[in-house]
Amino acid sequence: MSDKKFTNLETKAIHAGRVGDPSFGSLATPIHQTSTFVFDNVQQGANRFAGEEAGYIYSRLGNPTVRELEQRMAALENTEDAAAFGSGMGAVSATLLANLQKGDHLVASAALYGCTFALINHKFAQFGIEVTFVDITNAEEVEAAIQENTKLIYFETPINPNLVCVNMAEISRVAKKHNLLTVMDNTFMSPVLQQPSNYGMNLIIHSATKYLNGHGDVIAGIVCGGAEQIENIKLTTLKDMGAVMSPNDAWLITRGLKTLSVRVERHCDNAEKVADFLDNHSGIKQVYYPGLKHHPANHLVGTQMKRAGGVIAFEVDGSFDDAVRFMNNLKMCRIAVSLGDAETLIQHPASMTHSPYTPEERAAAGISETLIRISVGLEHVDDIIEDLEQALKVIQIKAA
Ligand code: LCS
Repeated sequence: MSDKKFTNLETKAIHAGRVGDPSFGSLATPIHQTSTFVFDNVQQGANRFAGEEAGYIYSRLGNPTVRELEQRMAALENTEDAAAFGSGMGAVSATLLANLQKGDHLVASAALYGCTFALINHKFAQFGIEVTFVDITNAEEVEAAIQENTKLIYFETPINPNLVCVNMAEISRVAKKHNLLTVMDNTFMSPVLQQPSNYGMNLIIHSATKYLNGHGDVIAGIVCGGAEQIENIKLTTLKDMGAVMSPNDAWLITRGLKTLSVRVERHCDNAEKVADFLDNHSGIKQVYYPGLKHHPANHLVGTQMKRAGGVIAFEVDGSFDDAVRFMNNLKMCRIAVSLGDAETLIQHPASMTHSPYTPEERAAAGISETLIRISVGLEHVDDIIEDLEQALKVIQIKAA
């Protein structure tokens, strides 16, 4: 049973890579909440450290509950293996530092999740790693930024927070031509909507905090990729920098994955209706959602990405103070960062998730100061729209 290769994502999300419970046969794989594993004798311990005998040693080096999640995610992303981390940023930093060293250069999207930008822009200089930030949607600009010491290309699609989408086939073509590694953050889509390995992406990162777990109660990350790449990350920046995932968090995410497909489809159903509502509302100036016909990447929906996802960005037709009053008047939607949870979450990137950027850097990255981002939740869509509508009335009263 556990060796069977499943092809359908919904089935993989429940059964693939199962570690199970050989002792008692429990359906749910147990939470192996242990720091260390007991050896039968000294020789066995030495053999395990030498890699001459399979078996667990110490939970920073591997844990069966965490392993089940890694195997399941590798199956969902169609990669050979995966490595789990204590946060999305743990996965981002470990993946990049395992593949870059002093004197290397990377090409990165100018618009990225704020802490990823902070890591690459502020911290990497200290290690002698150079970066060129580009408009990642422009393949010519990406190619022009490549230098002799360039090792990899880093980006997200859709981009957090402005929902700009990147054509992965184009990035892959440039990367292959110059023999570069591609590292892509798939947090906004999850493997339900987009499988970057089909487009030649080498390493696929998730903040598992978001859709993978889906219940807003865990901070975690994961990277999926080729076996050699994952082994390198595990033996270097995971093992020695140590941002490991706890067995309890792995168990929660594995539970979340069982409903991933159902949840993501409903997030999309709701977001499509909310995007339409916002797009047709006189109090809204602009809506950024790839599912809308006027979005520049609408052609990628139904091809690269199955559906447009659950996150929408927009600008109200008014001043920044109007936008703040609108958000403060919401009664059900919660003002909070993060995304992919059951609750509808709304936030202001310039002052929150993208505050590590300076205003000039945000302008260069196409992140407007008045942009609002909403992660559409799993409540009844009528209740979400009703809440937005009553809060938008505040701005309209002023405009009248
Ligand atoms: N990558 C993306 C695309 C993200 O959106 C985030 C977090 C991370 C990586 C880092 O993951 P973490 O360490 O938080 O698990 N994004 C957040 C956001 O948009 N609001 O709050 C956190």
